[in-house]
Amino acid sequence: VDKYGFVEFQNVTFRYEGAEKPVLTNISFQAKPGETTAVIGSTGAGKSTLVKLIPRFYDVESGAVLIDGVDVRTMSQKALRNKIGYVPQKASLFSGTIAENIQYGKQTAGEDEILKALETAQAIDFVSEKEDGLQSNIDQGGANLSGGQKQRLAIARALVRKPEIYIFDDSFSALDYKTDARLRSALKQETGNSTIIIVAQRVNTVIHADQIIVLNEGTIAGVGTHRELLSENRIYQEIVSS
Ligand code: DUT
Repeated sequence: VDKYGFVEFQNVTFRYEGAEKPVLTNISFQAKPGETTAVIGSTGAGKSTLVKLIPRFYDVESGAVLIDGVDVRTMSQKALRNKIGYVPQKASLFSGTIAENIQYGKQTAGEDEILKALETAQAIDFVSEKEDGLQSNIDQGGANLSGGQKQRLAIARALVRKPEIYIFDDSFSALDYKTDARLRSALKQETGNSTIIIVAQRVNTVIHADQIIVLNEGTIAGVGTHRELLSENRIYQEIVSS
């Protein structure tokens, strides 16, 4: 089987405009199709910034971000959007039905696809409990939903697109542990050969990742599995015990 969505950072340094020093320095790693790569680190470490370089919300100062060997700076916004399902820290839901909000990911998604995405995103229960189901209205910004419900709808919106690369920027933070675990296990089953990149604050979310990147003050402090990092990485040990 051909696998697409191989992400590679080569010596990436990035600085916000006008900032004195870079927020990311010399970042190199690979995220492979069919695998989950997790990025963990304390607040302000640069995790969100790092994943935002993939869809080119910002461009690197030096080094390169590649997808399947191609520098993202040579790819069109449309091509990037087709390849990447990016779920932001704060879901941006609009005033409209649940179905419309999910179809924002893919205009042509039919009811079956929407329901399947909601199921994988562990959102089917709270949606079916609503009197109007998929046709229930969401207030602007999702004001009539809980934080965890909003996150799950944003995840479903990415799922209907079946992208090669999923980026979950702290998208599980408002979920309870059980839902978080169920969702990750469903994702693994349903996303097949896609590349999954998860930014997380808590160890529980990253524990089963194929690879965990420990980010500390804009540099990589370690890469490995939970078990490997636990036995040898001081910063990871601190995160685990905090
Ligand atoms: N930063 C900016 N401008 C921005 C966004 C962030 O200067 O538009 C700074 C804040 C911080 C650093 O970049 O010092 C890294 O921020 P980022 O949000 O990438 O860190 P994080 O690891 O994702 O933090 P958190 O877990 O709190 O979301």
